[in-house]
Amino acid sequence: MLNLHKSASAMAEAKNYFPGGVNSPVRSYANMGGNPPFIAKAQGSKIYDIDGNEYIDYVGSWGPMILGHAHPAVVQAVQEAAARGMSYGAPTLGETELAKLIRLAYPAMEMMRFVNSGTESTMSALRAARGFTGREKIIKFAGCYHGHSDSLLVNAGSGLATFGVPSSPGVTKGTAADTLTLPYNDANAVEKICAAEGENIAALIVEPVAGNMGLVLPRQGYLRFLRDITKKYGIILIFDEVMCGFRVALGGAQAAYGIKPDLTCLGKVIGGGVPMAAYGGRQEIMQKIAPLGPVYQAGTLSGNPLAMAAGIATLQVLTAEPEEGRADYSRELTLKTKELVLGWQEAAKEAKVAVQVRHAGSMFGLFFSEHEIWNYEDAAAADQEKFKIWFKAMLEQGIYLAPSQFETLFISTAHSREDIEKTIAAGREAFAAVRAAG
Ligand code: KE4
Repeated sequence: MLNLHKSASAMAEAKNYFPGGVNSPVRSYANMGGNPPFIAKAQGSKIYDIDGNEYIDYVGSWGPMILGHAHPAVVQAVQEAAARGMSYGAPTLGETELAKLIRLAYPAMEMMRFVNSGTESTMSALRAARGFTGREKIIKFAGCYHGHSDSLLVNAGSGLATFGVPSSPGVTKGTAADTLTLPYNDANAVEKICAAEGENIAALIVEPVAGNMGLVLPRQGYLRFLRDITKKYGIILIFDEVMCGFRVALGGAQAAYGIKPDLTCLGKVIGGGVPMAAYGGRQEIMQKIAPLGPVYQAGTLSGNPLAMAAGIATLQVLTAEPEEGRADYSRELTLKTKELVLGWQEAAKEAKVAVQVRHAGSMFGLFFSEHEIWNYEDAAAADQEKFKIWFKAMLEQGIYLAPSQFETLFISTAHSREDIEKTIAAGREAFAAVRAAG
């Protein structure tokens, strides 16, 4: 049994200050039972809790830690930046330097704006799209998460043709009424709505590779279809690559699938673990943003020096020429992820446990289901009780995973062959535990 005594008392105290004792709901382990480990430090692929337990980390702070924790180049860059002053609220060379690195990997981001979270980036991209088109309605997809701005906390209405209903108290009916939530990977649903409402729709926002209902891949041709139909109706296509950016491929899903969105949202990796996100795209849209245009968006700490330093250092390492005889980072990450996925698939088969294990570049996910997972309905039908047993068995063996099957896992450049082999072996034990639980 894991010794989590200090974490348990830490959580008891934290609950006096924060709802559920945490500053983001998924960290609470609420649906897993028990307390989350309180983290003391992390280094490379490892994370350590305040009880001294060591884990191999596949959460990676929910995506940002693509180089692993405390990468020397990133730490040094942030330390040097901090010594020059934490924040100025004024333009700096670092912002332009990071923008250059981002635009090299995402050429569709002709012009961009830095913000401090993925929520801000998607919220601002939607406002840009509405300001540019003069339209008010938007389309999103069930199971895709784009942060917690009101317009995006909306579930599907009773029928496809009706507008949204708030998915959280505090979101007004009026706001939800402008959001249409459709099933992911369902071209007909989009076709029907565009035929009925196309000229009123400002934007369609999608996770081109979905990571917030567990990992769900776009069906063959789906993203091309979304690009074509949004072009046909003058709808702004927004690729929310906050999670899948730099993960599916260095240039994200838009590079992997060869689709040019009108706007792109990035986050996580580009801050290297420091709060940082961005939105950007077609020049004529972004020129609507203040102070150039009338669409207002601002931020005290946007483009702050620490995030710029961490982001520049991270992308410089990621895009460095591979050493002699080595694959580039993206390719290496993908190969490592593939090895782990194949190992888990084999282990589950040996244990006669039905699983769906998928990866896209260095992001991967697992469902306990006999059926392939193509949308939120499929994901919600997977066996969450089995996931819970498996998750706990993995944590006991020192494998730190997301405490929800509706999340995605991440590999870093710091994960070693030994880490992968240990994780496959732990998977074998955990699948056996699932099997034994019947
Ligand atoms: P933030 O506001 O949390 O920085 O980003 C929101 C966001 C936007 N778009 C996508 C595709 C995202 O995955 C996210 C945030 N991802 C979650 C993980 N499922 C962050 C973890 C959390 O909420 O604590």
